[in-house]
Amino acid sequence: MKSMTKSPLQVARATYQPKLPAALKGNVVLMEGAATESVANQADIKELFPNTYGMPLITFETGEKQTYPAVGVGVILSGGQAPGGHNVISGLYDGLKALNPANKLYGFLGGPSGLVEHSYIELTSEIVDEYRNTGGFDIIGSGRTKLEEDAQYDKGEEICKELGINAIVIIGGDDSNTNACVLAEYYKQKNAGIQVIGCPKTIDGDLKNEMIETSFGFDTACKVYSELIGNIQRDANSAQKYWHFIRLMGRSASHITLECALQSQPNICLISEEIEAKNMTLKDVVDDIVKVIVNRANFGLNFGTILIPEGLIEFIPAMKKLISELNDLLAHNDDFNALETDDEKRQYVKGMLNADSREVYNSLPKGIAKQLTLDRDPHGNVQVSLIETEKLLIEMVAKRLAQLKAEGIYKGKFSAINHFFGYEGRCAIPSNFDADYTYSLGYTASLLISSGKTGYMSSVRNLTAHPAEWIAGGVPITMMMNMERRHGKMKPVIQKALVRLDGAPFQYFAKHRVDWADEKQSYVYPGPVQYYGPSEVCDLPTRTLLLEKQK
Ligand code: FBP
Repeated sequence: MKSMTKSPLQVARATYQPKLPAALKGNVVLMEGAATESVANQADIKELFPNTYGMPLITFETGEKQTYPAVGVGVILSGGQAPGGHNVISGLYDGLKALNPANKLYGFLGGPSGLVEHSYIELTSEIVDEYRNTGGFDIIGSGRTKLEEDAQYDKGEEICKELGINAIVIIGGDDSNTNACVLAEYYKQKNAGIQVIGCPKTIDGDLKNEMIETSFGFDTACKVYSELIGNIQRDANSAQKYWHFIRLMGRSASHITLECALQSQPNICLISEEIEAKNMTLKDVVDDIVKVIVNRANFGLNFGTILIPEGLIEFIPAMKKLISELNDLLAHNDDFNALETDDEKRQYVKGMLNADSREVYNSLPKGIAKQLTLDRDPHGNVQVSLIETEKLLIEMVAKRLAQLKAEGIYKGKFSAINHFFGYEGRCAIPSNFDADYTYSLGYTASLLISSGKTGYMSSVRNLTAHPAEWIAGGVPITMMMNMERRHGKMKPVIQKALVRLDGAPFQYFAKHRVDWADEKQSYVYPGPVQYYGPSEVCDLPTRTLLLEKQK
């Protein structure tokens, strides 16, 4: 294998030894806890998962030496990149080799499609060593193919039989882990002899619950974005002439935006979950922003920062209704697709919408209205992440400020710059926290496999303590499930965690945001992720996690 040219930091990171929970370091025994129930819809989930429902929680503790028969394992990276994916694989590899040197690890290429299309490589120490503590998913690549049909599962079984694979590890978000659970049930029910284990991945931070304290990648991605926001704030404070509108990735949930606000203390931060709970209109959101801008201008502060979650637009009730109407109206609509000019399309849409939605549609700047009708995914749904909400808000705020200026109420100067941070953080070199956490998750997965478990998610808890005190084990995936409507049908899915308005992170933010809005010196400049130096600088988990654990 051709080795890559490396930066000095990459060379140093290659030798970093991730910290493991003390219980995983020597001989390990599996301890079973109480039987579990799903978070909701227990009877439905039990019926759909008769073989994997109700299994006990598992922890690994120090114990007697055990011998484990050799196993073959296949690993899949699923969905969007998140810092630490490579360390899940290196932890899994090291764990498997420590348990039995004859164990083999295969990587399915390009995401779940690799399993179905029989595209794989054997992961050797030469390959794994090249990727230790690095960002990205490029060791085997990732993809968004959904595993949801029996024919796909059967193709997967074929290649597992051919390669002697007894277990598959799926590293993914809530949807991928839901699929992992269905796959585990399917193989168990037909006695295929293939276990399935999940690992909680996503920068979005929305795969978390009582037993999964955070998904990996959230820590590093938020630290990278917070560094960038801090740099922008220092620039804003120096030049004192721009308002920066910064949209942050995170799909539906606002966890990333909230965490970045806690780290950098911007003047304004929108939280989608709050906007929905207060039933706010787009105009209300704009008015709130304008209030802060006018107030700061009264003190001569014609600059500031505002954080906007990627999914905002879907949480504004009237916009949600408009988007849903547009989805129904435009999905596979040949009449609409046959229209040639933007104007014809606009008129067509206006003619078809109901009165309320038409009014909202008419109030949108032309560019945004066009994005709502043009950018659709293969299912015919509008791709909300492609809607440039930050530009929409700038345009609407500027318009309102111009009115207030004409009325003599606003005397400031408004000049705005837009930013979108997402891809900048997804493949960053994992922070020490993510490097340690992911390695431990992978190592734990090897123990779950060697203990014959299936339908479990690898779980490492007590994450605000030193890694030596982390608790490693497994959580039945069925425990995280409930029934939700998807594409018109009720489906069993892992419950997505949105920002809780009664949770400590939001409460802290709500208590301080008024000060952050008005004060000149409220900004915090977090600086870049630190890999070497004092532990209180290098090993800190997110503020979200610390507040949730009340540290
Ligand atoms: P996952 O849910 O798969 O972890 O992906 C997260 C994410 O980064 C979202 O924040 C973002 O909306 C989306 O992926 C972007 O998708 P793509 O990688 O297809 O551009």
